[in-house]
Amino acid sequence: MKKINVALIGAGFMGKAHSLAYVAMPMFFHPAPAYPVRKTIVDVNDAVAAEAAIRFGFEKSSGDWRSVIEDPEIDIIDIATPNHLHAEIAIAAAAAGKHIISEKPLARNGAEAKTMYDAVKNAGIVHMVAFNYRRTPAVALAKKYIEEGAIGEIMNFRGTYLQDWSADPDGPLSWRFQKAIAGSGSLGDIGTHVVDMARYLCGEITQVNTQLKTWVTTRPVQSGTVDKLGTGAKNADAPRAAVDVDDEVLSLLEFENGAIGSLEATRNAHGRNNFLTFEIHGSLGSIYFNYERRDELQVAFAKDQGDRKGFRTVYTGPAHPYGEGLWPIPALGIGYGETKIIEAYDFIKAIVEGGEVSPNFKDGYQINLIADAMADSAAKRSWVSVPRVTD
Ligand code: NAI
Ligand code: SOE
Repeated sequence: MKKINVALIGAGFMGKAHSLAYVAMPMFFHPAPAYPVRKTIVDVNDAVAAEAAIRFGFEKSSGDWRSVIEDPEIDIIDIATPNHLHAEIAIAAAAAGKHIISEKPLARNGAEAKTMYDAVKNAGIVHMVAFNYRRTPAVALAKKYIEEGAIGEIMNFRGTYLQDWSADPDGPLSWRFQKAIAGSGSLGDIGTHVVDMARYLCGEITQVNTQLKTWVTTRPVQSGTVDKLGTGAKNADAPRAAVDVDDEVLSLLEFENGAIGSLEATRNAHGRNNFLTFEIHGSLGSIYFNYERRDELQVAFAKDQGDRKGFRTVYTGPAHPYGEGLWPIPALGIGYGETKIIEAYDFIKAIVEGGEVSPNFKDGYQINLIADAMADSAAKRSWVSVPRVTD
């Protein structure tokens, strides 16, 4: 039984999701390519890290991420910190020959992402960026329909990511509202998930025409390093400081294959929770997905008889991508956790088999370049071409 030792840096929301994935992956994907051992968890100081080790089942803890980079026992560095630390940690990990999974967005901007991609590309390691939603089985099924030509030539992609946790202007100024830490707002945080879907399903984006908007310009200053995503205690009396990132992104898209599309993302849409959707129209049919109903893929085909035309619902199950490892009956329920379990499986499988995995740092870099082009387009109020990562 092959084992693989993991150091996880960042014990917040993603620390929880990744820990769960390492525990559960061998239970779902049996026999596992390798059995992840939760060796060391790292957070801002020794006390926080020690508590996290108990909670998430790690053997050791550390208040300094550099200690795990230097540890010869560690095979995988898992980066689950706020965005401003991704580059420094990944570059050090690559130099130490560790396999790396980094949370999304890969970096705060394209220039920073380039330093990460440059560090990993000749390091002989497996690298992955954790855009996990494409590992929802229904999304992988959409990809299968498209690759088989079932909806023909793709003409239009319409993607949204709408949440409402930051609609309250008294929600705290967490790291997600600070450009120095996050890089950008809804654009980098959730817009990039839509970009990942768009590239995965429809191919490369070549041009964008974008608007960005900040609705809430100041927020009460937050204490502590964890972003509670609007669920923590409100402190409207705390001093307020400026929000210097966008709340909302709206963009037109042009794809290399001639398709056109649109993207909308905001964390201020009352009533929307995790409304990550896409609708794709092709010459022979259409596909619709909504993460809030993630067991379902809706498909419609031009060839259907006139009196049967319309969307039908396919519930994902054992017959679908990753289905054999998951649950034995369709519609028992795929959760957020399962997408992270599948992600861990594909990452560790690539390490063991010596292959590559997607999305990797090259994809993450390209996605950062697309986000940069969107910000540039919004500033110039015009179409902007997206540079392409070539090697
Ligand atoms: P969080 O605020 O819940 O947790 C971040 C953790 O990192 C905290 O425990 C914090 O104390 C720790 N941290 C901060 N500085 C550190 C340092 N110097 N050394 C060690 N630990 C440090 O944040 P969350 O939501 O877990 O986000 C982390 C990353 O994951 C971000 O890049 C975010 O964009 C991404 N993310 C991805 C999601 C996905 O669906 N793929 C979902 C949520 C977040
Ligand atoms: C907050 O908008 C957030 O946690 C994002 O950071 C994640 O990427 C998204 O998947 C869930 O919402």
